[in-house]
Amino acid sequence: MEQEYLDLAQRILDDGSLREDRTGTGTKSVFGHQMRFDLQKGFPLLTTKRVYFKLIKSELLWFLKGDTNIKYLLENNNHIWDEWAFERYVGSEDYTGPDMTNFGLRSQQDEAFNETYQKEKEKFNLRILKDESFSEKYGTLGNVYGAQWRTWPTTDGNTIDQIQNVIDSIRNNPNSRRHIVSAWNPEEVPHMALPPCHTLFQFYVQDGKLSCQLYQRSGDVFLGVPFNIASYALLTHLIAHETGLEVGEFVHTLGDAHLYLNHMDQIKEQLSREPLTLPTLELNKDKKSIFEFEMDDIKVVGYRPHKGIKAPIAV
Ligand code: UFP
Repeated sequence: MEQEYLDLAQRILDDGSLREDRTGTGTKSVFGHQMRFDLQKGFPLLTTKRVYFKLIKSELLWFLKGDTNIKYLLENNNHIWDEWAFERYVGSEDYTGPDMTNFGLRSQQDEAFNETYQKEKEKFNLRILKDESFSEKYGTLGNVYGAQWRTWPTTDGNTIDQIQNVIDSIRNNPNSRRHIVSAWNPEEVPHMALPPCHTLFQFYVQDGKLSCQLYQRSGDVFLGVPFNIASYALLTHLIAHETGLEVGEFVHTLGDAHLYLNHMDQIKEQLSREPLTLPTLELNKDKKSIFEFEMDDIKVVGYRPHKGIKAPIAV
């Protein structure tokens, strides 16, 4: 199964076009790729490098709660979304510290600046955790996945719970071809710092098994995609748990699938490693609703990967 991912990385190395990109890093990229993961054969958490499942778990539970405040993530030691909240804060009138303009790129290029940046971010995170009114003001990311999934705004001023709706439709009308959750809101996209990468997903029920297909418009194949695979595999398990189905396949369709030019050595190192046995996933059977799931209700068993490979993230 893992081979599906390794083949994508190899395809980009062999056939990818060099492309300028928004972050100024530069990529090699292909357009249009599909991977299939049979979830009956193990949980697709890559073994050719360590992938931190805890981060995937807390992020997905955060989405499912409809939460858009990074406080929950920080409480779980998850820093995936920090920068987006930090960016809003340092651009506001309340911020009076050193200049943080373009901190993403500068922190990678300038070690002295990086130290200042890390200190400021650490202060920011502590305040989010300790100061309620501060976290209400600056911890919220607005219209990110949690909001799109659970409280999609309608023109008449109400909201739509797409996750509850899709659970109901899977239960009541399994053969439907409309089990869709969309995160792409064209009205909001122009105002968003990071328009949704996981744009839309669809479920499919056959022979008592639940499959899921994701359309991801843009994928950082070294850093982002291994997370995205595990996250949607976990989501499929959770929705199957809730609807009383077995798991089927996770089908991962990508638009712009790219390797950043500063990830080339890392991906080559990864491609030189042998895939190992995949772990399995265990969910707490006593919890009936996935909205009640907490961190300890989800466990990956038998995960013995090769060691992690570090790489800079393009912001
Ligand atoms: N990215 C992922 N997966 C994600 C996520 C982001 O690969 O879940 F949120 C990467 C893709 C791209 C960058 O490299 O982040 C987003 O930039 P852009 O909006 O320009 O596509």
